[in-house]
Amino acid sequence: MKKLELHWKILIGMLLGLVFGFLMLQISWGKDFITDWIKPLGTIFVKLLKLIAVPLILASLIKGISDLKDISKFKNIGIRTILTYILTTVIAITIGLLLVNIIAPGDGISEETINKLTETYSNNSSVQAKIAEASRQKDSGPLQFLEDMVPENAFSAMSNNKLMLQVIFFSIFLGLSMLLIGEKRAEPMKNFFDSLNDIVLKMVDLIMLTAPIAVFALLANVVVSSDDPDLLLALVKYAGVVVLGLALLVVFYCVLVATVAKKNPLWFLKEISPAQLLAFSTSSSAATLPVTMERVEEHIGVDKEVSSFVLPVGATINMDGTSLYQAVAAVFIAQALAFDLSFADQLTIVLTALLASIGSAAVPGAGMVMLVIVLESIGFPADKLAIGLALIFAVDRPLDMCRTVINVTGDAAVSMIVAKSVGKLGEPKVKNWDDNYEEV
Ligand code: DAS
Repeated sequence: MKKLELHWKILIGMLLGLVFGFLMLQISWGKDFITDWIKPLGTIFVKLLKLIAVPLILASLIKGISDLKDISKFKNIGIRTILTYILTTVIAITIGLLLVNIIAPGDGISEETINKLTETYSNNSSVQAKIAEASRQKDSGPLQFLEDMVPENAFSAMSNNKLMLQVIFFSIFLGLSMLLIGEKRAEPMKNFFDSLNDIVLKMVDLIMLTAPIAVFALLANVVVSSDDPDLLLALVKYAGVVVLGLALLVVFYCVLVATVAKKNPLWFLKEISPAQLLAFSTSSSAATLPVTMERVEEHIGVDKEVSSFVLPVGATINMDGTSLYQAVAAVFIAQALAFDLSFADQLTIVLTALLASIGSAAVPGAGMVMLVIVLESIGFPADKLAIGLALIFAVDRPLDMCRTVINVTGDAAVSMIVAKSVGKLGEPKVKNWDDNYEEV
């Protein structure tokens, strides 16, 4: 019997996790059993992926830059990447604003539902923590993210939550310096990072062998930790607008892949589906990055010179799904709490949702923290912030899973576009799934 392709194994793991979670909810000790014995399997998997992200970015980015023959090619790739990311994010926000204004999901929310959500969540520690985190980020200056990007020393960059940007900064700095001292003198370091890159990609393969079990654990835990179902129902219309917007974004990416990269969009979606499924299961672009990089390089055919820069940068600053969600959530909250928005306010949302998605960390729930920045930018009353976040908190986790899938899909699509534009989109190294994950 032909071996089951990896994405089917992951999908089966996810479905079994959902079923198991719902079954365990029917048993008194079910939730505790999952929390104590199942959830750790998923947590370990996510930690392994985050562990591997740093050496992978380091090796991949340094190899990618040192493979370039001159710095002007790196500048070329960098400019195209940043401009394409800004374009896709602005389009994501525009789609979100159009849908939420046309469908107006917040207009139908009853007073009774708002009161129930408010009393359930506005004092919720997670909601308060997100508001506190947002005000910490807001108080920092406009160039704070630049300041945070520079690590104090190479090893501290590996350990704090500004991790990704600092590792990227350090890798680019070292890679460019290797270019400048000349191929001969940089050769030993280049060989080191070339072999480190191969080793780390093999480690990704090994970690991915446990993916079906891990996503089973992650999804089972999501089910038992979800909030009361009737509140979820009250927000179906709002969640539906977000999901519809995310789906339209996937169509947009497919059009880009077909028209600019000249590749079959359905083939593209199939080849990156393991990364999308992990993004859904983990709600973390950072944790998914190693798999996104491996899929894009080995199964899509994007040259490492491009993917090693575009994907790590994308995982940190390009969150199209998150920016669309922030635009929809901000207008939904304003609608539900009868806070009128002018056209100028909506334009302000475009700018602040763009900046907020750049500032959002690639970890679960980050998008909701930055939503506070978007709400404050349109003058939303501070005393109603907790109520506003409480309104959407009940469905934030499943929506976070969905928007993370789009964040990852957008990064992969842009890496193809940029690669195509600099003539670095080749044939896949791995023709089918089993070659890559089963050969170990
Ligand atoms: N979970 C974030 C990510 O990893 C996105 C978000 O919170 O909006 O992409």
